[in-house]
Amino acid sequence: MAKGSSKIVLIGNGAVGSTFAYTVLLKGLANELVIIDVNQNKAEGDVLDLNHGLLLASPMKITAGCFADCANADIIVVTAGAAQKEGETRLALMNRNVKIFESIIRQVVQYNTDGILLIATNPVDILTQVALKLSEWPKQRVFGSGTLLDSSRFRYLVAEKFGVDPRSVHGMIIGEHGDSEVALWSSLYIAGVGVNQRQPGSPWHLTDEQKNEIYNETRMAAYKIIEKKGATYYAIALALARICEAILKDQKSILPVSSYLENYHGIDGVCLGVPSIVGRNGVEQVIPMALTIEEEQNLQQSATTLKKFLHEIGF
Ligand code: 6V0
Repeated sequence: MAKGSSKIVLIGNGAVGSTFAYTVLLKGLANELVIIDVNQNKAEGDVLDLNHGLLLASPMKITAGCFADCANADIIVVTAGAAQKEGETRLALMNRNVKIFESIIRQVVQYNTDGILLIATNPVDILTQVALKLSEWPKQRVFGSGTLLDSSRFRYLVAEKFGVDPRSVHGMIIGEHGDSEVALWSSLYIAGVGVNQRQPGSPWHLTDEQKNEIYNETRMAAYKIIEKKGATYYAIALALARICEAILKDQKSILPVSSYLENYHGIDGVCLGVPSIVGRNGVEQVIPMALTIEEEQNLQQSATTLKKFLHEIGF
């Protein structure tokens, strides 16, 4: 890729993928966007539709392509796969999506050797690890959207409770994107003060009941949205665009993306969402945290659960 230019290849143009493509256009994130999907007609239709808005957005080249177009891509975003069905856990999706990944990743690496693979397909932590193993790329360049979306949901819900801007709430969800994710109450800060340090009765205090409500609503958000409209796509598209922005602009942003952890709070050999510096080289550093014993145990439990599933599918 020529200096100063940027190319994103999107693999999977369903609800998430096409919303991500629209977000890339609105934000003018890249010079070039290539859309690949087994449903070639849908990809071509969306490309026409998006191109018809170019005059009204930022100039960029948008095409429907094939795997050979992965050559010179800075980022290959994978949202391809079977979507979560109503009532289906993310982990139940695993076997269906592993098969799709075996085909996709092998084709990507045939044409690209130095790009970044950004995975969104669920179960995202497991499929990130599958992609890492299949690609044989360095772990810095293969990572998943992790708990960025969950953290955004969490911060929104806390912000709603206090009537403030979610950007003024500092906190994170870590671990698995899904059922065993961990809310870090000990490092939830508003206006420089930890919410846990606020006195009961203070307007900035959260009771255990309120915390449980927020945690459960965060964790169950996808199920609720899927029940109502069949899929979730706006917020995840924004999360993917945010990660791409951090990479392409080398922002060194700290985002809870999912990457392969080694010697991290007692965790080894599994991909999980934890705060990481994201820049031009991908996940440039994974940052250790100040966790309570309970938070650390919950994170380790998340890792154990995922490892069990990985073992079952031979990864
Ligand atoms: P969708 O609307 O069914 O889109 C999937 C797309 O993948 C379809 O257009 C398929 O044609 C395409 N596809 C399937 N196989 C291939 C292949 N081999 N090559 C190319 N394209 C292929 O699903 P949706 O867009 O709603 O969701 C996509 C994935 O994102 C699912 O696994 C979701 O569970 C997951 N999500 C992940 C989130 C996260 O936080 N990481 C959030 C929301 C959804």
